[in-house]
Amino acid sequence: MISEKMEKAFNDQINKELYSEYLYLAMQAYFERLNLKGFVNWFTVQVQEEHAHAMGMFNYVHERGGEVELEAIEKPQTKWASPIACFEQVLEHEQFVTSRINALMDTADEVKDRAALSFLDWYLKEQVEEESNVGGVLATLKLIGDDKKALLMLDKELAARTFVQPVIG
Ligand code: OFO
Repeated sequence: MISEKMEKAFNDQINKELYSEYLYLAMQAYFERLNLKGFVNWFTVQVQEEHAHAMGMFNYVHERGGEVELEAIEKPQTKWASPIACFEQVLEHEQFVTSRINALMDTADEVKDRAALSFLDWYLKEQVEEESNVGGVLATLKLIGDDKKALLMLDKELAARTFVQPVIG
């Protein structure tokens, strides 16, 4: 059985993961407006990943005999000054999520929930990967600068990203 404190912490994080899904959907719409379909694809995959992250915790809370309580999802930003500004925000957001996963692990430590700690290990590794992927795209965007041709080449590259249903936990 999951403790009340851990259950609340997981419910908070489910909300953050669903907010991530919503934020990336807003970014997907931004790139639709720019007609950069490879970026659109990159965010389509990102949105699916965030949904999978939320559902992983949703299922885990139930598996541990807890209750899921869904809260309102905050309205995300909908406009960005440039693709670079957008990806700067993605990186900042992922760093924030990493700090939340760390806090969730601190709570698991505090209530001596070893099962939750081991479950959260997957999320910690996922955050390392996410920050690295996003950091990579951001670094390329900075190299590209105002070169439209190079931007279209990156767009083509991002069109190849595919969603793989993660096995969480
Ligand atoms: Fe759920 O990892 Fe991104 O936010």
